[in-house]
Amino acid sequence: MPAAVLVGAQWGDEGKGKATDLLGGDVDYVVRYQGGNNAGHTVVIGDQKYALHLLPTGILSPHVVPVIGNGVVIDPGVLLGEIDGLAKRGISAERLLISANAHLIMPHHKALDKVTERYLGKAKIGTTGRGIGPAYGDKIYRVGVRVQDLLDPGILAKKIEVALGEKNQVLTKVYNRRGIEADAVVEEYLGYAERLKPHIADTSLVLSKALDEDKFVLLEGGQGTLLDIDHGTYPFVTSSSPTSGGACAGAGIPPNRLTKVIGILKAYTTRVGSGPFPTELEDEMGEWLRRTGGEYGVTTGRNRRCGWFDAVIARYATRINGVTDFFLTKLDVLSGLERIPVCVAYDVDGTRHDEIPMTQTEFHHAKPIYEELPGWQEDITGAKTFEDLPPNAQAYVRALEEMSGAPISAIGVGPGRDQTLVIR
Ligand code: 2SA
Ligand code: GDP
Ligand code: MG
Repeated sequence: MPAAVLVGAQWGDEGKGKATDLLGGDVDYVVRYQGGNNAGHTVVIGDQKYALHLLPTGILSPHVVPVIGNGVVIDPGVLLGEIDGLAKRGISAERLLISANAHLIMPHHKALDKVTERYLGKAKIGTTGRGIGPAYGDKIYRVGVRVQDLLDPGILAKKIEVALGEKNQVLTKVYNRRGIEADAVVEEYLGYAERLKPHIADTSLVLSKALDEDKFVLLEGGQGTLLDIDHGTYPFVTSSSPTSGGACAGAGIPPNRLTKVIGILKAYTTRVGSGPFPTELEDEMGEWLRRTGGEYGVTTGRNRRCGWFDAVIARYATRINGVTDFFLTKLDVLSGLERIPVCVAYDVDGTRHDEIPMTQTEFHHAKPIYEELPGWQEDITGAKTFEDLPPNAQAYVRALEEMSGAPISAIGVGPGRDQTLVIR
């Protein structure tokens, strides 16, 4: 059986959590392959709302094996908190598998994330402050601490001492902060080790065997295409690869296992944190979208920046990820508008761009060229089929599909599990 990847097609928060949950009925394994507890994935089941950060969304489907892949950075205290929180609500994490190769977020990563942001001042990235960038930095710098180090107390202590030897210099001498006690960190992490041990596995091997046995593996991305470290709006990006190419490296499965790439696309655009956003609405309309769409960060509670749909970005997501299907979310939020502008290209200092410009300098200057589509007044949250949608809503979906370059196979008309129209 194949593996499918689910990726955010914009700047994250497209509704990936809900989409993964919907597919949960058919899948055997759900794998997080990048990011960490910067992510916030919301799933609404009946009157229950779940906000997941590190745990794969598959945790909510009892027959699914949830897997945290090698590409993820794990804050073990947060992970255990999330597991305990779900246990109180009757959801067991017993099946959870954690890659021995995944890296750990350490206290100094969180401290450094905060001080470097402050140091950058106006040029700050607008990170979630969870230590994500510094943890990935240490991974690439080859001084990271990995999940498997929790199994060897001697190695763990040595690695923490070496890391803090340098990081404490930076914290105290460069940023004038207090240093971190190595012994206390070792003790804290050995405590986590006790509880995490039963979950640690060679997840690449587990997934490979599962695929050989005809199981269905769903790779669940965090953040989104434009936040990708290579393909996003660098430096205003996250420090990992949410795009489909990153899924193989972050899960430890080969590219020829992937047969489907599902892009999650919001019917308008949002972004949280700093960086360019051509269709952003910094007016009443943007505020209306934020309020109507409930656009507030699931992890930090920050206001999300809101704007119109950007077809240039959608086409880019199709190209970079090889999107085979789009799942269009939050169409219901646009009900009640007379006309809906959609960005079809950019004007960069007098030149039309149908693709994202090559340089970030140009992208910062990009002004949207809009086409207006007619809106609809009806509440569509109860729609069950594509044909139930008002003609103008159907036309809006068809226009987005045409501009984005891949078929839209499902449409979200509300946050609930049952508020989805499958059209293909
Ligand atoms: P980081 O913390 O190093 O990954 O931040 C770098 C940039 O990546 C953005 N980022 C996100 N953007 C959208 N959603 C995310 N998850 C949360 C949510 C965000 C929240 O689901 O709402 O609660 O604020 C997420 N995680 C990282 C971040 O804003 C920076 O622009
Ligand atoms: P993720 O990070 O991509 O998983 O998305 P988030 O959970 O951060 O944000 C998406 C928000 O939209 C959540 O509050 C979801 O419950 C909600 N949502 C998802 N799909 C729909 C939809 O079709 N309509 C509406 N109104 N809300 C939706
Ligand atoms: Mg989110």
